[in-house]
Amino acid sequence: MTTFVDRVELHVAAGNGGHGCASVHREKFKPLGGPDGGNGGRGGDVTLVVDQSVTTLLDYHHHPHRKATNGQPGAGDNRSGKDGQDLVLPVPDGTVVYDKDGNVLADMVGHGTTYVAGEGGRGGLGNAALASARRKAPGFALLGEPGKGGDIVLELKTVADVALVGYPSAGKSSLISVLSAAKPKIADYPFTTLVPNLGVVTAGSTVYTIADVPGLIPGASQGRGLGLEFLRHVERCSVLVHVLDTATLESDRDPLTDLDVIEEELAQYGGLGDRPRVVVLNKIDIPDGQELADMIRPDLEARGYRVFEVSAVAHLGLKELSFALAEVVSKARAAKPKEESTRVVIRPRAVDDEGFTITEEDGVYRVRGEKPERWVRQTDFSNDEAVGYLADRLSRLGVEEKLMKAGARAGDAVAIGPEENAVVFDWEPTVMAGAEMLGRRGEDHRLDAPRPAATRRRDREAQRDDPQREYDEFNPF
Ligand SMILES: Nc1nc2c(ncn2[C@@H]2O[C@H](COP(=O)(O)OP(=O)(O)OP(=O)(O)O)[C@@H](O)[C@H]2O)c(=O)[nH]1
Ligand SMILES: [Mg+2]
Repeated sequence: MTTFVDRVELHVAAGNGGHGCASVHREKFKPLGGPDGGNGGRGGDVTLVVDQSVTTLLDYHHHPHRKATNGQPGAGDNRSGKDGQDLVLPVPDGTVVYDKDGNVLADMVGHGTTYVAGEGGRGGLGNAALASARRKAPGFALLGEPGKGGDIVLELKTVADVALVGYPSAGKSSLISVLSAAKPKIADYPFTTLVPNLGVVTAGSTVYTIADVPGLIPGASQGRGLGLEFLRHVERCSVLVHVLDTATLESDRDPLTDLDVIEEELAQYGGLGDRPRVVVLNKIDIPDGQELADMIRPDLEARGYRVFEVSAVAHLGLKELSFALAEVVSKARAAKPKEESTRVVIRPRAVDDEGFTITEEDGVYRVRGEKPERWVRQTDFSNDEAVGYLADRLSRLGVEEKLMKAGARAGDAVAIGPEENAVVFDWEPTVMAGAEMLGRRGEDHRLDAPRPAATRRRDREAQRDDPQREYDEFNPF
């Protein structure tokens, strides 16, 4: 027997970006032909996509570790590394994605809805792309960034138009089996259904889905029986059908009391009060059942229910029921706000803000921000030139200036990144406060005479001509 799985923990890892390449073009009689190191490829994303042909999360239960492929490193002769392949994970309609702490990350409803669970790391720029008017032959390249990932929880909430609720053995699964082509397990012991069954019903020109949930018993809201856990599958259904057993032999039960009990449990669960309800009296093929149905029908109708008498076993009253449900479903659909027919892509919150923060604790200045932290990850700290480039970028973002304003002095410890994973170094200010004094490494405007406007303009233009900045804009995450 396959176990139904409607909640899994999934560990996703996007691909790492490939490293950029530092290489110098070589030709006979032309030993230093300029930088020609290519860029690293992007790591593949891990994305979840709703696929209506997928109905369970079983696959992820068996294989919970999923990784997209890495980007390839760049190579000489301006060859870029290949991008990693995106990993697309199909999930059932109605999958809810949570983080480890139970926060909802995405609620995936509708075929094609996509959620990027892990973004691939960007590739590092090669030294050809890093060359600029000022830095003609960079002897370094940027590192590829690690892909994002982590643990997520997937939970399935069945999406159906109609949900059948009722006591165990009332005949819910039997009804699905005769209204649709679905073949759920049916047996005369309680809790035959341990997981929801889903069937597709065609009534005239209306096609709708119908689901049952494991039987409910009094006290389900306190966890009796299979508990209320499965009622989450009812949450997304627009019509509720009470399946009442007219032929049960238990002394303390009759259809009206059963109905009250189930309604009470639904109320305990909450949030279902606005769903239209229909009552089905099942098992009228049994003479006592038909008699009881006749007796209680007026009562139910007085309560405002539409009542249908059926027999799932003898196939009585089914056509009428399926057409009536089609009508209720159509009304419910019409009342619903129009769903977007376009594909929805949900991306994790964009973190690429312009800013950064500086805090000071015990003499350590901590810099936090998407950009500075990414730049650190891209830096090969064994290469002085690469470290110099990092310093330039930080200073251009205004990190140095802000450090100075925060009171940092030469020699103070500056940490970039979160506590558990920071790069710490002794600060050597390369600039003085004040925008006009902002300069690149290796130049010190403080030594210069007042500069003519043309020079200042040239400097500003050179700052704009930052290959990584263009690359960032081109690859906006
Ligand atoms: N005589 C008669 N028996 C029925 C009818 N419908 C279902 N049954 C029987 O009732 C028993 C329970 O049927 P199921 O369809 O498994 O009931 P269920 O509501 O899905 O039960 P759980 O999954 O345990 O909650 C089975 O033995 C069925 O054959 C009916 O219309 N007439
Ligand atoms: Mg059942």
